[in-house]
Amino acid sequence: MTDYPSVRLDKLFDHPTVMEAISDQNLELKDRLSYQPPVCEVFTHPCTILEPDPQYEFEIDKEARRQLFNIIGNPVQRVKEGDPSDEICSKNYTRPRNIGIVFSGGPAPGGHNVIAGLFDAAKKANPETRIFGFLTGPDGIIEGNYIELTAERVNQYRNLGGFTMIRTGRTKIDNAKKMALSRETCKQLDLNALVVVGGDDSNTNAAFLAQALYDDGIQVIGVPKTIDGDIQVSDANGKVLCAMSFGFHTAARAFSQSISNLCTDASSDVKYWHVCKVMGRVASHLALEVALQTHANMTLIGEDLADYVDYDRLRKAERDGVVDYTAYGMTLRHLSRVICDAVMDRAAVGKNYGVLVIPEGVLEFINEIQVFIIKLNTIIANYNKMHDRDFHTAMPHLADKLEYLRRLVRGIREDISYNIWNARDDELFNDIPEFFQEGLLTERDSHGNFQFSQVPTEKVLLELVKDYLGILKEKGIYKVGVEESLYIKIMEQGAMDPDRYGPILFKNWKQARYLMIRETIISKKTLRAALVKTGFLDNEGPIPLPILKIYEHSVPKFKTQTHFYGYDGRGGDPTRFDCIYTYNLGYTVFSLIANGATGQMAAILDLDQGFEHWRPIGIPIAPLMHLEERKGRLELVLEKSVVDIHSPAFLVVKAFRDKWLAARPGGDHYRHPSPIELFSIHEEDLPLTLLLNALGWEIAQQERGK
Ligand code: FBP
Repeated sequence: MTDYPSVRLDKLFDHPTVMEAISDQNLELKDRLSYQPPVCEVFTHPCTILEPDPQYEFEIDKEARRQLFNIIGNPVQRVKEGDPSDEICSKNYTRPRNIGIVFSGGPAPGGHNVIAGLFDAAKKANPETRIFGFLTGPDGIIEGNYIELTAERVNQYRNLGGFTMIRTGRTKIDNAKKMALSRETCKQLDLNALVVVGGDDSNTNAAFLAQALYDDGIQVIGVPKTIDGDIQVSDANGKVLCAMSFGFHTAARAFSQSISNLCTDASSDVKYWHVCKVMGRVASHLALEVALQTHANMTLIGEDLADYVDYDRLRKAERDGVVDYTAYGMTLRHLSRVICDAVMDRAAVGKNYGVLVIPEGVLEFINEIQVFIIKLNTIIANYNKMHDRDFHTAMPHLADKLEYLRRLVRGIREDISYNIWNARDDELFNDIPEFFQEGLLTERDSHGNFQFSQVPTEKVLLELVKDYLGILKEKGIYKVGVEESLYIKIMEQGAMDPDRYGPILFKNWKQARYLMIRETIISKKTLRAALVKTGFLDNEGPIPLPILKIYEHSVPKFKTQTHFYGYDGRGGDPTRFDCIYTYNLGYTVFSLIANGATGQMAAILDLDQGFEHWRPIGIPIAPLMHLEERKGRLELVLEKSVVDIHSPAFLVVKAFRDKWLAARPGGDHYRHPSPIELFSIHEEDLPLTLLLNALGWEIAQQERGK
């Protein structure tokens, strides 16, 4: 042990080195706080105007037309340079305003810069303009809980992650009372505009607020936030309007960084399969980006599984003259088999380790689970409609909930859900592990979404995988391949002839670099039997040590480590891309407000191009809405964008899947993304998904031009 000299504590604690070492502000933080993101050229002018762009078309849902009549006719608007000598234009732009802003939903890196961009643009136009931040999400609007944002406060959070400045919440302004209270707050504050920074559900809320506050002259502008990357907007002809929500890039980079470290660890101690669940409530965009960034051995993409067709089943059904709907989409059991195949194939070439990436929402794409979720949503919603207490308060324990479901099967007629849950559902449901039943019965969030982050998806899958691998091991199919050179070395060290024993021990002797022990040899007992049968051992003698060693080498152990990547990446400091993107979104928001827009979402065109090509726009929210099942009811919501299995990004992952699985002799193909650094330029400065998808358009256009 080091013998430290005794020091005077006051001298130690007051020492500048100590003060600096333990300061809340390290150098990186100071650099971040002082970084000034560039603004798009249009924002360098004294004022801006909006110009409708008629090239974009939408297929409008008639329910959206009915419910959102004040804002349904909004066009896509481009932010353009205004003429400061035009008095009306410049006066409008620079008049003092009161603007409220709220964060809604899960945090996403870059949110603070939306506020900073809005703040800077608004104060530049008129220093008298006041910006109010509603605290802890939409509750802050409903309850009138807000603070005025000062330069000092905004400066504290520039380029930093999280939503700490005003915090966030998931409350939905979804009834007349909450709407009336919100209107009251906006009026009390004499707000000209309210800005909702949120995901698909929060932008849905923004549209309804815009509709409701229209006659009060209060504008409502949305901002596309979510690490999930599921706000990607195109018009009816596929023209991209918003390629990516903010926060996605940072979260994906953070997850990729950690997962790539696991790849290194896995291939170093060669004994674990690391199973990484990554966030993304439903869509698998984050998992797809992680696959591109890390080349992990296996990445499940929910949308791809849903697209699966079991052609054997279809052929059989055709022969039998029936329709087999279960042939479409993958079952949970089938998915576990697919994972087992990957594990076995790698083991066969001596790689009894790997990294598996599972999107948080994968179960959403498994037919049988989706049916459960929809049925249970409806049952819970029906119960809540009929009773004073809500389902989860009335039945806090799993046993009570299961009993309730059982009573439905028995047909207690006064319950309106009696025809939703049948004996077959109950039987299947009782077949699944308790923790999963509990997960499927968890409370839905305020928007009626199933809370996938609360369900141990990876555990569900792993239990099935482990069970099946156990069976395959018993059958002698799942084994670790023994490299021929290792076999020869061990045999020769034990003064035994490898050529004599090779054909007895291995089913592919002299045929491959990795040798597979025969399927009939699944234990020391069966190993002995094989040696005795071929006359290489008498019944009583011990199994020669080298052979025992090789046998043991071939016995697979499926050891796993599970990880959940979500909240950590969600709270990370934004990448340079997200810093600049969000700061310009803030400026865009101000231009939309200053030019009288409402029911619009701020966005930037051509994000995949260099910054100098970015073009700020306003996207009408109402035409993007459609009907979706929520809490057992059809509701008008902003359509979520899931991974398109025809997109170039997915096609690339699909094409390289086999290579990255690396179930062949030789090394793995892991890729190490660079760390998130604000001041360095790397190829990952843009989400790879975005890059590849944009390239797809470019190549197609070139082809057409030929
Ligand atoms: P948003 O859609 O609000 O951006 O939230 C996304 C998300 O991070 C999902 O990836 C995740 O499923 C969910 O939030 C977790 O929610 P909670 O913060 O309520 O646990």
